[in-house]
Amino acid sequence: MPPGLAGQAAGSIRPALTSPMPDLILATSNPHKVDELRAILSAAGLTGYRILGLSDLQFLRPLREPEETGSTFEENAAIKARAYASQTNKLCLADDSGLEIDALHGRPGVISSHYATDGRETGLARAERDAANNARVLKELEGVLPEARTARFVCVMVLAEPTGKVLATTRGAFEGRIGLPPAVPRGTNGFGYDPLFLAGPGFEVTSAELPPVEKNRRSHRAAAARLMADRLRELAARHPAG
Ligand code: ITT
Repeated sequence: MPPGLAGQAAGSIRPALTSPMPDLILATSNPHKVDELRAILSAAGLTGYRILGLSDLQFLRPLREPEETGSTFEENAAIKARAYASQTNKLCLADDSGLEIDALHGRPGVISSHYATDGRETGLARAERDAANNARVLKELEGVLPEARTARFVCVMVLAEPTGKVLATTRGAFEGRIGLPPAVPRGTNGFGYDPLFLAGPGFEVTSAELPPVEKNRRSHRAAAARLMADRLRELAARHPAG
């Protein structure tokens, strides 16, 4: 973590007018995601950037949220990274993630958060939306044997500069299988499809049963972020601040 940011709540950070380090904007307003990404990037040895979430910048001027119209995780992450990089005039890192199930030809994929409604926003609370998505997945997998229920959580991260140029794209995956009812849903940690997802390689516990620290270490997001930390370190070495 860059000096000066340790221990501060994400929302309390206010960018100084001058900083010895280049700013890196994380394209999320979710303070938990900002904290998690900061921790992962810092554990990966990335110290050359001052990392800020969107909520740290909103006081400058309201930012326009782009529509995620892509048909791949890569396209959607790039749409977000480019939109926020150009609006903030800073380097920006965005992610897009979801679940791919082989027996469903990669669905729910980019519409993972709203699978029950074919990708349409409904205004439902997250818990209700997650339950409806999970029910649809289990219904569509009825009759599919345990070994054929292979799946993975995928996370794609894209780094863009203010001109709109994409500087780096990384992808992380967390392999597993969708469990068979009534053994799933199971577990109270995490969110989304975690209660259905038997984490590989053992396929014994769901990712909702993994302690959060362990899930964060093994997750698709952590894998993509670690690869991105390598790319950011290379960039910082090539273009030192000041
Ligand atoms: P919103 O679209 O509601 O903002 P989000 O931004 O919080 O969702 P992501 O893009 O990270 O979530 O992931 C999109 C969906 O993919 C998410 O709503 C879940 O259904 C699923 N998903 C992604 N990562 C997951 C994980 O670690 N565990 C369980 N489900 C996950």
